[in-house]
Amino acid sequence: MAMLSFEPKYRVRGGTLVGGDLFDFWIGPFYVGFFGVTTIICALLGTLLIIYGAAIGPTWNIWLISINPPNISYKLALAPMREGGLWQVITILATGAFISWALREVEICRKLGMGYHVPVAFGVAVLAFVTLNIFRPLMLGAWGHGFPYGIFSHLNWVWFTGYQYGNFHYNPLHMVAITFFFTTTFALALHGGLVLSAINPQKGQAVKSPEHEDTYFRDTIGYSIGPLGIHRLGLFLALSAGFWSAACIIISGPPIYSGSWIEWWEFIRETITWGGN
Ligand code: UQ1
Repeated sequence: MAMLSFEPKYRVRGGTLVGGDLFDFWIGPFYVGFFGVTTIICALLGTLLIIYGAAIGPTWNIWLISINPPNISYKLALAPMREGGLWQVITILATGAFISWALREVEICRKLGMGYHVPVAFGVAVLAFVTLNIFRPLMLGAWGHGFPYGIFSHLNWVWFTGYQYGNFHYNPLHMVAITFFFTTTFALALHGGLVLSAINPQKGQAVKSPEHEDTYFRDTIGYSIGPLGIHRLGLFLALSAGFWSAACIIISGPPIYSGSWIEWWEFIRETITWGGN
């Protein structure tokens, strides 16, 4: 296993959250840690159960394999394995694997004396999953509201759930989330383009400095957010996309809103009067 020259320098002891020195070691390039062990256990068990679910299911067609949540009639009870119980166990294991991975990231941050930005960012992605398959089903009173684990089946779930609310593109928080997704790609395109333009000069020319980057944007739009600022902006935009995605699905369904998002905008006509009545 190749070892980069600087690796030994950063293989420092400590920073663990649990287990002390017990799992404080590396396998090849990978830090293990207590949460590396729990990640592997949850991910392996979950994957094996998905394969088992496929084996007792009707197809091996990769597009059609689906591990489905229980019927709505099971409400929040545990279901038999073949009737959604498998989905329930896999959901618990997936959540366990995601949270373990985030905590392993935290231990690595602590080891290196770094900020927690990466685990916080990953935590927002985990929040999206937990919102869809745990928080929202709990709010609606049935695990059957979670999405199925399958390629086509989860697409059908998105289609079905969207049209249950008329047209999901009229959900105001969905609009906010999409705007953040688009702005994130816009910012990354600007940033990637700017950095490459500065450090990949024509043959024989010198690499340009961050001052060139600042000057480029000041010349173009009169403002530069700066080489540190663009990364703060990028993190904010990306996390906002994830956060408002979770928010837009949480407000879709009782106890918050069960109608059509198209009609929701009628509140403007009903509440705002332009003089007169
Ligand atoms: C920017 O101002 C900047 O600072 C020099 C960067 O750093 C390398 C960038 O990547 C980008 C894209 C900008 C421009 C961004 C805004 C919001 C004006």
